[in-house]
Formats: sequence, structure tokens, C-alpha cells
Amino acid sequence: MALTLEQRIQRRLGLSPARATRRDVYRALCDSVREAVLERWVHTEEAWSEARHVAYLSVEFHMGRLLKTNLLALDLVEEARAALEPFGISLDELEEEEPDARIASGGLGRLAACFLDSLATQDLPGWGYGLRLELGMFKQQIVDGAQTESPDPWLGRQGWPWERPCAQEAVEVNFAGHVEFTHNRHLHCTWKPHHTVLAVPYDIPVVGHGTGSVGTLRLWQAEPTRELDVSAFLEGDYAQAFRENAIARSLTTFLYPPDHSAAGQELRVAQQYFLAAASVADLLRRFGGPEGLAERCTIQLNDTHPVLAIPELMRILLDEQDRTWEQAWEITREVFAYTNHTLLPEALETWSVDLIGRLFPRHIQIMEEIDRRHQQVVRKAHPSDHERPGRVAIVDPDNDRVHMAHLGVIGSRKVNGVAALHTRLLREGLFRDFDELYPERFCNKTNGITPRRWLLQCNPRLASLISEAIGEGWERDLERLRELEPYAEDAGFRGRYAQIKLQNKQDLAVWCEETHGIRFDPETLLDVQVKRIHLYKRQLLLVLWCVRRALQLERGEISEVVPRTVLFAGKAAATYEAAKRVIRMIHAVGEGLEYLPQVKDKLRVIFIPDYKVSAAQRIIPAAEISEQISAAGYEASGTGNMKLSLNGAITIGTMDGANIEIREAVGAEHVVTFGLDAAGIRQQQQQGPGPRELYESDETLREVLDTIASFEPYAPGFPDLVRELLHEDQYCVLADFAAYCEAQDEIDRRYLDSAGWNRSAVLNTARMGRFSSDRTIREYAQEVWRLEPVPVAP
Ligand code: 26Y
Repeated sequence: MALTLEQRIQRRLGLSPARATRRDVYRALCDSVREAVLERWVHTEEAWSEARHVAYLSVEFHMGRLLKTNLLALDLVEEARAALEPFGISLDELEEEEPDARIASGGLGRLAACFLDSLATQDLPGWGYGLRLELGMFKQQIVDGAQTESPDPWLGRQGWPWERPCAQEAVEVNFAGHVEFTHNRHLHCTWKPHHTVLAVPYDIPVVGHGTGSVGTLRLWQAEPTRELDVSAFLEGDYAQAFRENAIARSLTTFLYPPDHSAAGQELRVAQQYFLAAASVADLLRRFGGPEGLAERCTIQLNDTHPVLAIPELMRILLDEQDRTWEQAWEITREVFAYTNHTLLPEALETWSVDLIGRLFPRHIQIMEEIDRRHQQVVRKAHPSDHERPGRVAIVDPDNDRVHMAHLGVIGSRKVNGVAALHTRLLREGLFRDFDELYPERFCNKTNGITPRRWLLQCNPRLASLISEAIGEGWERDLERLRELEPYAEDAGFRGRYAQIKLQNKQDLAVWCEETHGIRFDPETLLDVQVKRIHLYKRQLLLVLWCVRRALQLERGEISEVVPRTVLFAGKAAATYEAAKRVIRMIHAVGEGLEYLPQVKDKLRVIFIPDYKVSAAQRIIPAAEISEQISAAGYEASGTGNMKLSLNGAITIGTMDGANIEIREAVGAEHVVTFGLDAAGIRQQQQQGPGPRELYESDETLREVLDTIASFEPYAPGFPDLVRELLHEDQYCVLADFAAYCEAQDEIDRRYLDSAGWNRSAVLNTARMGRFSSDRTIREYAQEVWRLEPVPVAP
């Protein structure tokens, strides 16, 4: 490091080192890391200038903290520790100064961050494109057992040290207005927009691990084209003077503005278009026009949110570049690829034709024309099927909706799901009609996670043990973990592995108490369910099991039981009442158990508020049981399941999403599987015994539900929750309850055999190599993006 931290504090921050706060030291250290990155960044840009690229468009990126990640990638950890010595601050303490960068709600955003890491680490030319949102999802606090939300201004007052504004590359993005037609030889359309905002890019370096490549995440911030309306200002109408300013800025304020109002829907779709249009303009500039674009780039659409990029590129080609429809469509279809992340009908975006027409008068015409031609193909292929055209419509005037997923499929060269089961269900269900037309378009890309963050960084003790056993370098070639397999038979190694788990639990216990005032005994078996709170993920199933276990303990029915801590963490969407009730239920049960003397030392339920990447990095290395208990057919993939198994937690899970492939990889005897599979769930929903019947026929279940209903005085609303479950058990919690209880008993039995348990844990780590996001990205690079690595010397 060229300057000492003291010099940096003085010369670069303009502060006296004697008065430097911890935050100042943090900023000085970031400054020196940035310096180490900048040269590589420039070299990478030069080296990649002629190469094919991928542009990964996503409204979400959950990058987490970057200081330690970047130090590890650059092999500067020891140097940083030494530099901090004079300040008497440890690197771990300093890390706590860094806010999590979290423009994200869940798995889709974290996946995007893992992908960027794998691209750079494997020298694959690519950029991420997202939104520089002022507020991430929200900060979750628990007040009287209920979730409350407060804004999360993650950029901080002093700005985020990892970004670089690039005002010189700002682009204009237009909205509303009307379309003018002119005729000279052929019809020409011109969009006359009503208003314009500026998209200003901020670039974040993505430092490849152990290579010279540095990729880029470009985040767009919306700004007005003029700061204020001077004449309104001079007249004293300040609201009007700053109106345009406020409207522009609102585009990059929130992630997923609530869309139950018309204004909310408008903002949401305007935001999506803003990302799509700014990114397409930027790519056309970089590649010198449409030919270059198609030859040199794939635009990967991360779910439907950026799908308006398709009609935007068509508009530019038709109206600004004078291409024929056929030429424009060929280029567009060549450029785009689309990933679906969910089968849940409520997450499949559709927008009103009227709204799209108002905001994007030219794009709606283009979408209608795409649809008209698409319908012709469908009718030709299935002349006697009169239902089909309606089912596959992009613009459906009958119910006034534009179907973004249909547009994504029709406008892309490749479409993929994120785990084998998910892709199969997409092809058989949601996209069946499309699959029949274009089977070659569909493919599977099972998700992965970066081993740099999710093992090397979050579990340094285990990382050292692994390196000691099999040598270094596995974090860039995760299949090498297989070399650990023989160590599973070595009692000494297993003992050290188990010792590390215990130490990680101890660290977590200290952090939980210090940060959240929540206590648990690290000697207990740590059972975790960490993910978004959603009915399909069935946190309720685990809660019901906790109540059952408590009843058994109270009655002294089980004595030899392994003491457990059940740890939940996750956020409910602010407007998702049923999920918020689940959080209240977890708290009520957790509190209730504390009052039962026969129970409290054997079973504790805790909820860690404000789940985020930095919290996950503490919880996951300590976890011993990984709860992956979604109703089969609903979890597209899951990625927490991969992180937990890699860190040696044993999965208790359904045959859903990537659980199926994890089971295949680690071996059926090293996970515990239970419950209905996807077909079973469908059958149960259609013709299985109803929830009432299950309640009447299963005594255990009845007792559990009656107990919960009797919490009424402490937790009003619970009888409603039980009534709802008994009325409609959409996600088959009751139908899977008995099987789940048996699976939990199996977990207990296995844990009592500590040699067997630790053997399984070691084998979980050893056999998870396939779930490195490096493998996922290589598959995308070969089969979807046609990218070749372009190495950059460090
Ligand atoms: C706009 C809106 C309705 C919406 C907002 C966020 C729709 C979807 C999402 C986010 C979806 C998401 O995070 N899906 C998760 O993607 C992961 C990465 O592929 C999967 O592992 C996980 O199973 C899936 O739920």
C-alpha cells in the first residue's frame, strides 16, 4: 500500500489522524484498496475491449459488504491487518463499519451478486446493470413480536466508498407523449415523449479472486434534466419549481414501490423501463450500434423486471436506425436471453395495456405487432385450437393485460429455469404452449453460490482446515473439495471439523447477544430456517413442530432428547399480512416456551431481526440443521440450501428446487427428505383429504392446532390463523405435518450418533463442488452467452 493509513486520513480525507474515528479509518482502508483495484480495472477494460460480453440486467443486486471480499480477492488481508495495528482496531471490528449494500429482496438479488463474482474470477467479460436505489428493501425491526419496517439508506451520508460516478456517460430516458407518423415511401414512426429524465451511472468494481480481472456493476441513478423550473421558482411556487426534480428522483428511491395503487404501478413499471432503456442505450454506445451489439453481447434478463428492454431495442432499430421489422426482430432475438425465477402466479408480472400505452405509446404498438406476428405462428401451428392464441398472448386486450413473461420468452433466444425440477415444471406448465412451439429455446441452469464469500470469507476456520487437508486453491475450483471425502473416515479430522462448528456457534451466540440482545446456548443443536417469510416456504410447519415438541417435553414423553435452538430469520413483504402473522406466531411460540420449565432448556425458538448478507455470513457457518421445507413445486431453486450444506449443515428438506440435486450430489443418506413431491402436492391440493379431515383424523395435529388457538389472550389473531389453515391449507402444511415430524425424529436419532453425524457433515462439504456459481456461470457462458475467458494479468 503506497500510503500509510495515517497519511491517507490526512491527505485524502483531510482529517487529523489523532481525531480519526473508526469510520474514518475504514474509509482510509477502502481508499487504499480502491487504489489497488483501479489499475486492474483499467487494464481489464482494455483487455476486454474487443471481446464478447454479457450484460446482466437485474433490478436487484445484494452485494453485501465488500471490504473483506476485495482484500481476500487481492490477497491483501495480512497487509491490511498490519496497517491497522497502530490504530488498535482489528479488521473484523472495522468491517462492522460497512453497511450491507442491499438493493434486493431475496435470492434473485443475491444470485446476481454471486454471478458477478464468478464472472470476474473466471475472466469472463461482463457487466451487471442495476438501479442505484437510495433505499434498499427496508430495515426490519421487531416490536412486541411484530415486524415493523423503516427505511434503509444504505449509501450513508458520506456515500458508499466502492462506487465511482460516471456523469460523462449519463443518458436520457423518455416517458409518455405520443407517436407521430410520416410517410415517405414507407411509414415512419417517431416517439415524441412528454418528459425526459437523466440516467447517471455509478460504477462498482467487481474484483476477480486471484486473477487480474475486475468486472463492473453499473447502477443507474435518476436525475432531472434541470434542477428546477426557474419561472415557477421566481413566482414563489416552490412545489411546482421542484416537481420535476421530485418525480425524477422517485424513480430510484425504492425497490419495488408498493403496486396496489395506480400510482405505485406506474412508478414500478417506469422504474423497470428506466433500467432497461438506460442499459440498452449504454450497450449500443459501447458496441458502436446494433450490429456490434448482436455480435458482441448477450443481454440476460434477470426475471421479467427488465423485459421492456426488448421493445426498447426494437424501437431504436425501427425508428432510429430505419431497419425493417424482420431485420430488427432478428437482431433483438439474437441479443436477449431470459431467466425465470418463480412459478408463483402472484409473482408473474402483468401490466395494464392502458398504463403501458400511456407511459410508452410507441412500445405498446411494437408489443402489439410482436404479438400479432406471434399469434399468426401459433394459429398456423395449431389451426384447430382456438383457445391457444389467447393463452399465449403478449398483449391481451380481453383482460387488458400485457404479459411480461410471454414477452420475455418470445423475444429471447434462450429461456432458462434455475434448477432441474423448476425448468421441467416451467416447460410442462407455465410455458407449455411456448415449449411446444420452440423446444430448443428452453434450458436449465441450476443456480450456484460463490465459494469465496460462502466458505472462504464466512467460515475462515473451516477454510483453513480444508486448505490444510487438500492444499490451497479449492475456492477457485470447488470440485476439488471431493478430495476431502477420505477425511470423513478420519476420527481426528471429524473431531476438528465438529470443534469448528462449535466455535462458530459460540461466535454467533456472542454476536446475537451483543447485537440483538438475544441469547442461546451454543452447546445446543442449532436448527436454522433463514429466508424470506412466505407461506409457500412453510415456516409454519417448523413452528407447528416446535409446539408439538414442547407438548411432548412438558408431558415428559421424551427424555433423551437433544436440546435444540431453532433459529428463524427473514423478512415478510410489508404488505403481506399472512407472512407478518407468521412472524408474530414465531415470537409468540418462542416466548411461550420460555415459561415452561420442562421445555426451556430443551427447546428454544429465536428470531434474528433484519436478515441480510452480513447476518447470513454469521449464521450459516454455525448452523447444524438446514430447513428447506417448502411445498414441493414452489421453490424455484433456493440458494441458502447450498450455502448451508457447503458449511456442513444437514438438510431436512422436501423434494423441491435444488434440494433434489443437493440430495443427489451428497447422497440420500446424508440428508433427510420427507413429504409430498411436486406431483403429490398437486394431487393433494386437487383431491386429497381436506384440512378439516386431517385435523379430525390426526390427534397430534389436532392438539398442536388447538394449543395455538388457545394462545389467544397473548397473541390475538392466532385462532384466525388456525381457522385459515383449517379452511384452506394452500401449501399442504397439514398434509405434510406427520411426515415432517418423523423426519425430525430421524434428525434426532442421527445426531445422537455423533460420528455418523459428523461424517455426513464432512461429506456435505466435500460433495457440494457442483454448486459453485463458477459452474453455473460456465454453463451460461458456453450455452447461452457464447463467451470465452479473456485473462488479465494481475
Ligand atoms: C416484482 C415482483 C412481484 C417480484 C419481486 C421479487 C417478483 C419476484 C421477486 C423475487 C424472486 C426471487 O427472489 N426468487 C428466488 O430466486 C432465487 C434465485 O434463482 C431462487 O433460488 C428462489 O427459489 C426464488 O424464490
